[in-house]
Amino acid sequence: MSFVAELERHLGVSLITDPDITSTYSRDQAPFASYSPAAAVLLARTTEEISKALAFCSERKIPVVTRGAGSGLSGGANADSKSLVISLEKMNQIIEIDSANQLARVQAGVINLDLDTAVKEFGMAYLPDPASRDWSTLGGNVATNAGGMCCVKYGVTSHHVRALKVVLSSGEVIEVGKATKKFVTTLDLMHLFIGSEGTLGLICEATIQLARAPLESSVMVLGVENFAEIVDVLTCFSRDLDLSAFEFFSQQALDKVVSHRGHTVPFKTETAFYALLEFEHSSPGILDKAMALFEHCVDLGWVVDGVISQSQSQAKNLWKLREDISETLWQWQPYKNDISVRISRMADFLEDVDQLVMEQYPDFEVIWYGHIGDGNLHLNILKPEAFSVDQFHSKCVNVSEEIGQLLAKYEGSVSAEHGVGLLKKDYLHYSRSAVEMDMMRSIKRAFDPNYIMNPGKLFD
Ligand code: S2G
Ligand code: ZN
Repeated sequence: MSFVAELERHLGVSLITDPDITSTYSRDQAPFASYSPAAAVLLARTTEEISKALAFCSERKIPVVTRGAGSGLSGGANADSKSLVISLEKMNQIIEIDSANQLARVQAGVINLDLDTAVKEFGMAYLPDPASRDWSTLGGNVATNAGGMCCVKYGVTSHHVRALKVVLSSGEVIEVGKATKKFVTTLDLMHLFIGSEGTLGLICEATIQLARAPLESSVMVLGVENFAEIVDVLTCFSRDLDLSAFEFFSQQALDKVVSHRGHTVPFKTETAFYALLEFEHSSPGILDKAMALFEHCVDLGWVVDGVISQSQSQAKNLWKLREDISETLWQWQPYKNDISVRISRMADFLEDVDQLVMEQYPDFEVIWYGHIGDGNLHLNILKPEAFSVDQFHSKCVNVSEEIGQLLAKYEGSVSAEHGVGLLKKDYLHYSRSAVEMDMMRSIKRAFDPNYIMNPGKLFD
C-alpha cells in the first residue's frame, strides 16, 4: 500500500484501495486461477494518465495488471496484493467511425457488441464474436486475440486490427500499425501486442477493421453419430457453401442446455454429436444447395437427422443450443481445456482423449463442444459431487499434462482462443519450443526491462 499515496499525489486522482472492491478487479473468469486483492486500482481516464502511472511503477518496479472487463478464462487479468490494476472501463469511447475506409478508432474499454451495434447504422459490422462479446472489451479482445463463433469465415481478432496505441512500461506512447491496409515498413510490432495479454505494453486505443454487415443467413443443426463423420460433413458443406460458422456439441452438452435453460431439442432423434452450421444467403438457390448437401450426407450415412431454420428467430433459437453451453456448465465448476488440432486429426485426437479420461478418470463427466471449423475443441470436465474443489483440481492438472502430451503428438495447441494467462503457462512447452520461449523472453526484456507488465503470466 506504500506506493498508493505517492501515486495518487503524482496523478492527482484517488485510487481504489478497499479490498472488497479491489478484489473484484483482481481476477477474471478463470476457475482455479490464483489471485488476491490488488494493492490499488486506477480507473484510467486518459492515455497521459496511464503513461504517468506506468513510468511511476516502472521506476519503483511495481507490478501492473491491465484490465478490460475481466472476461478472460485463463487468469491473465489476475492480480495480487503488490499489484496496481489499471482498469480501462472508463476509456470506453468510440473516437471515430470512418465508413469510407470501413474503420473505427476506439478506446480500449469499448465493449465488443457496442461497436458492432454502433456501426450497424452505416451498414457495417465488427465481426469477431467471442461468447463474451456483450460485456468483453475490445482492448481485452485484442490483448487475448479473442476468437468466437464466426472465425471459420471471418478469422480471429488479429485479422480485424489495423493499428494500436500502446503505452510501454517506460511511459512512452507508441502507435503501431497503420490505418492504411498497406504499409510494409520492416517489422510488424503491432502483431506482437495482439495476444500478449498485457505483458508487453498497455493497449489504450485501437484502429479496428470493420466489414459489410453479413447478409441474412440460415442455420442448420445436423445429428451425427460418429465424430469423424462431423469432419466429413464439414468438408462436404464447406466445399460448396461459404460457411459463416461450423460448430459442434455432444449429446451431453445438449442435455444440459435443454434441461437447465428450457430450450427445445432441434429434432426428436438423439445422436452422439450435433453439428451447427450457418451460411449467408449470398446467392439465389443457396437453400436448395444446402438441402442437397444435407440429403447427400444423409445418403452417405454421416447425418442421421437435421433441421434448417425457417426464420431468423428459429435461427437464433438453434444458436442458443450452442451459445448457452458455456454458461450452463458453470454450475459444475468445470475444468476447461481450450485446444486446437488440425481438423483432419481431430477425430483421432478426441478418441485418444476420451480413452484417457475413461481409463484414468472414470468419475469425470466430459462435455465436448467447440468450433470445429477452426480445429478448436472445448473440453469441459465437470466436477463430480463427491470431489472437493481441490481434489478435483489436482486430478484435472494431471489430465492437462496428459492432454498436453497428446497435443504434442498431434502438433496441436494447448490454447486455441482463451489465451495462456496463468492456467496454461505450465503446458506451453507442449506447443512452443524452447528456442521460441527464449526469443519471447528477449522480446519481453526489450519492451518491459523492469518486468512490471503483468508479471508471472504467459511465461517467466
Ligand atoms: C465457447 C466460451 C467460453 C467457455 O462457448 O466457444 O469459448 O466457457 C467458449 O469455454
Ligand atoms: Zn470458444
